[in-house]
Amino acid sequence: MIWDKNETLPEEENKQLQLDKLQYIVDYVYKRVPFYKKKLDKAGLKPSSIKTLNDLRLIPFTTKDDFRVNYPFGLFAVPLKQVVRIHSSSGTTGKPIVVGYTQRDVEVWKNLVARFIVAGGVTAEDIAQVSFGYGLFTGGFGLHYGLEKVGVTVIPISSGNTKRQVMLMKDYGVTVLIGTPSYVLHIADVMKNEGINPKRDLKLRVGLFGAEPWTENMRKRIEIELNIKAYDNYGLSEVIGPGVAGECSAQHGMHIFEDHFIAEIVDPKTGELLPEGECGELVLTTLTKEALPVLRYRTGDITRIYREKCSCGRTTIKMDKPIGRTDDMLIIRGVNIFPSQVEEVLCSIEGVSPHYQIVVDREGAMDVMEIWVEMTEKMFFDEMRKQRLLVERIRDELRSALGISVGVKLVEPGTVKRSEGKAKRVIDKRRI
Ligand code: DLL
Repeated sequence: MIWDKNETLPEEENKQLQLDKLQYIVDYVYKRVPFYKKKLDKAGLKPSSIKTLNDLRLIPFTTKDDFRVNYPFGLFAVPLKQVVRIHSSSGTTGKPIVVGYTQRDVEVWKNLVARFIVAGGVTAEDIAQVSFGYGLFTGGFGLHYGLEKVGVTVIPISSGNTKRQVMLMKDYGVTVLIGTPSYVLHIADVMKNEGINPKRDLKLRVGLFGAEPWTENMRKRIEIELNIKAYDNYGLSEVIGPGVAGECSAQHGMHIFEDHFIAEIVDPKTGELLPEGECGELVLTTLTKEALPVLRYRTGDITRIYREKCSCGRTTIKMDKPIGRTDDMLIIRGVNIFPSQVEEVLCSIEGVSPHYQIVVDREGAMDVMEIWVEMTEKMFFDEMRKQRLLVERIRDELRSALGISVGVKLVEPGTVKRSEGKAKRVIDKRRI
């Protein structure tokens, strides 16, 4: 099912719609947000300077730092009286990012989340368990309201208390599971320990996962373990939360909801605009937000955007699964590495558990990287020779995928810390 006819607009019609909305929103922020007035004035721009979609590139970027400097409400375009909801995302350093929604923003948000919910084949017949945290994080409430909009029966269990998650899933006949892929893996492990076989004991059929990078091979693992179809969706607090883009039945790229967001890809180092199809940093402009519109926001996420005819009938531009964030990229002996590259290799080797930790350290002047891979229960009781062969195989495959040699250590089952939200894949001892 397609939730909104704007998802199927012909390209030209979509572009005209985007231009009309862009002109409106630039004028809107110019008049309402001193930060943007100053920024545009400094760049010698007036709202009337935006005559075509290409003129978007004249506008300077907005960054995470701009949120920090204007903490907490300095970027809001409406008085707090009109704000009905606040969310916030805790960065790793400094003050958290604070975001606000008007009544209309909340309505738009529900409908955007509804788009990817129905794109994954979920209907009012379904029962969904929301295992995202509820609270300042946008995941729990974002999905919750979207699911209700579609008419799905929602179980707002939030994250944590994993045995209970498994019990409810079984007892209530849950058909749709929602959470971060790393937490879902943990749920799958607990299920196994509880002697539950998803195929035999559960009604689960769809997973809507997101909020962190996960690879194609990880998807395959999760789909097999839980006997479901797993769909990816993408978003970030600064832009709206979940509901920026989501996968359809084709499971081949996420449709970006272009009538609400303009996506661009830029070179993360120079900020130079890259052509469609090239990999770089995603930059997003909101076209319809009232409380907190953003112009050309540097997301930090590395991906590709492209147009292709999709079997689902949607015409919107697509984005690949992000491979990671610019700030999560590791530079090891001069080579750029994203944790997702390690995951892709580990999840492709049969019998290797998907629980891993990347440990980076410095020995003398040299950066060293070690991958801790959890043994599966079966492997744990294997003879030493078999374990050694496996380590060698993982090391070889990592070397050919990453271009440098890294250490591999097998660790006991349960050693790698389980996440209930976003997984922390890297321990960088160079920064400690
Ligand atoms: O994670 C919003 C969200 C909630 C999206 C639930 C999807 C589902 P933040 O906490 O502000 O918001 O974190 C945003 O998470 O810039 C990406 O780096 C990462 N991220 C989100 N979705 C994906 C995804 C929410 N599908 C940051 N794949 C973003 C890879 C993702 N990374």
